[in-house]
Amino acid sequence: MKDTLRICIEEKKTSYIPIWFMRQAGRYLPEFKEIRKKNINFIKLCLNPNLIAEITLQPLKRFDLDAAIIFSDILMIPYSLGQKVEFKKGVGPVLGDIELDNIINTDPTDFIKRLLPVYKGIEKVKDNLKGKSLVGFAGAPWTLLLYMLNKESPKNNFNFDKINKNKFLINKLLKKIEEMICLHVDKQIEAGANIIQIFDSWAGLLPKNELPNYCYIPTLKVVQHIKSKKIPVICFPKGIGESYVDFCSTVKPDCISIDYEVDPKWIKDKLNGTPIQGGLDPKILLDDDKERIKKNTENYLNIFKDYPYVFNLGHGVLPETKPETIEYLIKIVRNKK
Ligand code: 1CP
Repeated sequence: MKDTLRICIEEKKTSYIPIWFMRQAGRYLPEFKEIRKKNINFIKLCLNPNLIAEITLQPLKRFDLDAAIIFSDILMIPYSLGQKVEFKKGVGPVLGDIELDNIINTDPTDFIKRLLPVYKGIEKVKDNLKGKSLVGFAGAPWTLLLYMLNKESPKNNFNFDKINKNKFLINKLLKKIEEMICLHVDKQIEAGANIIQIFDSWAGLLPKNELPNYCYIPTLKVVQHIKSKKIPVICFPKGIGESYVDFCSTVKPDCISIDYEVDPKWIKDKLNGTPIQGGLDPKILLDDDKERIKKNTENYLNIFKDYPYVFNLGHGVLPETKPETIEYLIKIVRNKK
């Protein structure tokens, strides 16, 4: 039987609102923090099949959710291309210098070999899902290119012109990244992922006139590849504002995940029925005022009442979120219909 997330996205059914959260595994859950304390090296943790499976299933044990998202990271792709990737406390990811020839010449077989534990982890999760969806994911080409060239979070330091300077490097790198995203997604699907989300967390940093070059066209290639596997794809080009409409008409994802800056009414009217996911500002969940959480949640539920809508947030669950708040939010969504 098809899971509820796919019924909503593929059949555009509106009678049931599936719910899951970006970043639902990890960060804010005490049972994750417990595991993390004992596993100082984050990359190593992301390469431990038993722990991948355990962490992926943690939110499903606690909450009434419709999907699991595999515990991994978008930076596993640069790592597997041979770039050094470290996660430093209080700083975030720190990447090593790019050795273009090594990266371009990375053999796909070697790339996959380094990621085998991820696929093993997915296989372990697959049999414990009780009919729920398993979301595999990858970073979008632009967001990965940005981390690889910037070598740290653009939150700390970002200059578009600096990134955009070396066109030769960019073209070679983007092509390789696209190919490796497709390969990584294929392997996740083979292992048991039955829906894919593409995170373009930093699409909003692109100047508007560069969106086609760096965001739409490279993402379209990945999306077409995923569609050819008959697996639905959700895209999240965070922060692009009005360009969400151009994004959807060019890339045509099966579902579009909106961030908290997008006006839900406006986008619903613009999209001609493409299923929509998310929107609610994760910062609202830090509020102790339950009525405010309820009001904001119901606003999304009312707007998308007769529209194929997947409940989610406008970005990931923040580390400071109390698990009780997630529980409360799920109840509101479940009691709505
Ligand atoms: O220090 C720690 O404990 C590690 C924190 C952590 C975790 C739990 C990182 C480092 N990554 C993850 C897991 C992760 N990352 C998941 C798995 C499941 C889940 O949390 O539910 C997923 C889906 C991601 C995706 C990811 N990683 C994105 C896209 C989504 C988003 O939030 O925008 C991005 C941008 C990353 C990069 C990354 N990895 C980790 C951090 C701290 C960051 C962000 C750095 C930055 O601000 O630039």
